Amino acid sequence: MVKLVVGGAQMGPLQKADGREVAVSRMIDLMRQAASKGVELLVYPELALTTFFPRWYMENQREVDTWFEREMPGPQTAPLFETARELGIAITFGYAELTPDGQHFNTSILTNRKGEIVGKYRKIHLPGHDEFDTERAFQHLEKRYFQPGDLGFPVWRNEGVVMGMAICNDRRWPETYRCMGLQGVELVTLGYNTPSVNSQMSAEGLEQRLFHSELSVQAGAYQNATFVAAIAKAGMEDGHPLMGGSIIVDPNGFIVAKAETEDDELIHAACDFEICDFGKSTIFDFARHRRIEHYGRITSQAGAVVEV
Ligand code: ING
Repeated sequence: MVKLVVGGAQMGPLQKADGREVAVSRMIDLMRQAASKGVELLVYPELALTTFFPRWYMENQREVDTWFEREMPGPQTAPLFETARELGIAITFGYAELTPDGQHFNTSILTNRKGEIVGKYRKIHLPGHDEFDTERAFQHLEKRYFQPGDLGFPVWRNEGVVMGMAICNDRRWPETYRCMGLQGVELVTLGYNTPSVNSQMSAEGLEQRLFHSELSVQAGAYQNATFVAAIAKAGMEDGHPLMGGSIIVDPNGFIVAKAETEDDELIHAACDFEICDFGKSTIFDFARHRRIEHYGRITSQAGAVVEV
C-alpha cells in the first residue's frame, strides 16, 4: 500500500525585475517548510523561476531568450536540487526551456527524493495568441514564445507511484488526463499561472475563474481515478493579477487541501494511492467499459464541424 505526503508550494508574485535567485530562495524556504510537515513530494507552479513573461510583447529574440533556461539544473537552480536531496523531497516545477538546438518549450521536470530528474513534460495546450492583440487588456503570448510540447503525456513510476505532469491550460482539456489515465496514472501534478480579473472586471469574474479551474481539476481526477495537485503562482505581478486557488484533489474528486492566500503558501495532504484502485476497477475500468470504436472523432478532428 503506497502512501505519499504530497505538498503544494503555491508561490506569490514574481516581478519582472526579480532575478531567478529571488524565486529559488523562496522555493527553498517553502521546501524547508514542507520538510517540517513531512512532505515527500512538493509541487511548484508553472514558470516558477520568473514572472509570467508571456504577458509582455517582445520582438527581440535575445530579450525573449533571457527568460529561458539553457540547462537544468543550471548554476542558479542547482541549489533547488541540492536542498531537495538534503531533505529527501521529490520536487516538480515549471520553467521556460531553451534546448541546445534552439527550441522553446514551457516545460516541467520531476525528480525523485534523491534530487535526480526522472521525468520531463513540455506543455501541449498553449492558450492565447502569437501577435500583439490591440483588443486585449493584457497580452497572453504563449503561442508566440513557446512551441507545442513534443513529448506527449508520459507517466513515470516515481517513489512507488505512477505520476504524470501537465501545465496550466492543459488542465482544462479532458484529453490531458485521459491520456495519462490510460497509462494507469495515480497522481497528476501541474502548475499554473492564470490571469485573475483586472479592476474593470467584476468580482464574479474571479469567482467564475476559480470555479472553472476547480471544475476542470476535479473532473480530471474523478474521471481517471487519480489524485491531482494543481498549484498556482498568484498575486500581483507588475500590476497584472494572477489568481491563487491551489488545490490537491483525490480520486473521488474531493478537494483535500486548498490555499487561502495569493502568496507563498504551503498546502499538503497525506495521499493513500489505494483510493485510486476502486475507481480504476469499477466505474472507470477503462478496458471493460470504453467503446473506442465510437471515439475516432476525438483524434481525427481538431475543430468542431457542424453539418446539421
Ligand atoms: N493560463 C490560463 C489557463 O489556462 C486562461 C489561460 C486564462 C484560460 C483564463 C482561460 C481563462 O489557466 C495559462 N498559462 O495557460
